[in-house]
Amino acid sequence: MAFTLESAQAIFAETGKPSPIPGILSDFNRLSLEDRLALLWYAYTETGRTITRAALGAASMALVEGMLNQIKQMPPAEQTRVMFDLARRADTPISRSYGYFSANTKLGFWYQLAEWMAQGTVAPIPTNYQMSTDAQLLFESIKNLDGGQQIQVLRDIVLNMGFDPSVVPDEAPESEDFQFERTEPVSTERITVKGVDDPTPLRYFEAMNRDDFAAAVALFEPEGALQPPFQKPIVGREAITTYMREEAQGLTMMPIEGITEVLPDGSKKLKVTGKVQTPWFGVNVAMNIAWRFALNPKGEIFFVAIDMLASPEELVNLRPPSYR
Ligand code: 45D
Repeated sequence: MAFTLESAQAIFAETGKPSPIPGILSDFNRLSLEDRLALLWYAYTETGRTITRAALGAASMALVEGMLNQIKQMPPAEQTRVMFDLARRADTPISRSYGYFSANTKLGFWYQLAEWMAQGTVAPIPTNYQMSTDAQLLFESIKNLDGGQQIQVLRDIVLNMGFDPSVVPDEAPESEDFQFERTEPVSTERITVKGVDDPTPLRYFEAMNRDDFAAAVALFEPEGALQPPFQKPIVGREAITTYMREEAQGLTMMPIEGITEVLPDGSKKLKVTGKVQTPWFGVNVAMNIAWRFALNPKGEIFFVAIDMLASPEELVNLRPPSYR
């Protein structure tokens, strides 16, 4: 009874509540451009999450400095237009270059603009701007999210700005080598997780905490798959490695507990809950996460889904009420 991608995607699906994040993102995309930029400004500044020094060091991006300085020299109305162009994914030179940036470069780009907007060197959101009722309601929902969910919303919006590179994928320039310096020394400790005896997930977490993606990916079977939050599965060791180099550098994984089910043929289903920190916010923000692993009888990872938990209660309530 080998897993298929579909059957693996469904493991423990009944144990998690739906996340509020997709709904918030689709509501956001229905707002006017003015509302979107204003709401982002409030969400970024008023939720008071601070970006860490480590992230800033890593985000000193030679690649975009020219573009940032070009924006800084523009008259305020033109600066605002650049931001609108990014938000509506326009096909303009700046929005096109932005579309090909790596995830971290996009975040670092906006971080710099936000700093300049706060100082007044780049056109700020007008203080007298009145958001629509829909935007105000959405802002209230965002305030009610936990910190880990708030930064996930910001990240997703920033990543989906700029000209959509899938329209002309051939033009994609080579992505730069982006390194996050860890503020904490690399952990060499062995991880233990209550309810998890299988070594594979434990070795996975240890390797990820060392940014040793070769070791982490070696735990997958060759056609294994990794499904990031709200995304489709990434299939095959090579594709997973490329993804991790871009998206998983400097993450700290703190699994807390898990449940294991062994199937008749020796394959296993495991669900592990815990916290993950991103180098952007360091120890200031922890995301509540579940990993759902499907292991083949050889103990290799056939599939792992990474889910954002809907609420912190799900960290300890691994089973739905009927199973407890
Ligand atoms: O438009 O096991 C202004 C995987 C207003 C790997 C602004 C993983 C105008 C496997 C404020 C200027 C990676 C899947 C904009 C695990 C405006 C694995 C600026 C999961 C845009 C566990 C806004 C990892 C700004 C996870 C500056 C879940 C926004 C990682 C900046 C999650 C936002 C990481 C930033 C997250 C957000 C990082 C820096 C959620 C960073 C978020």
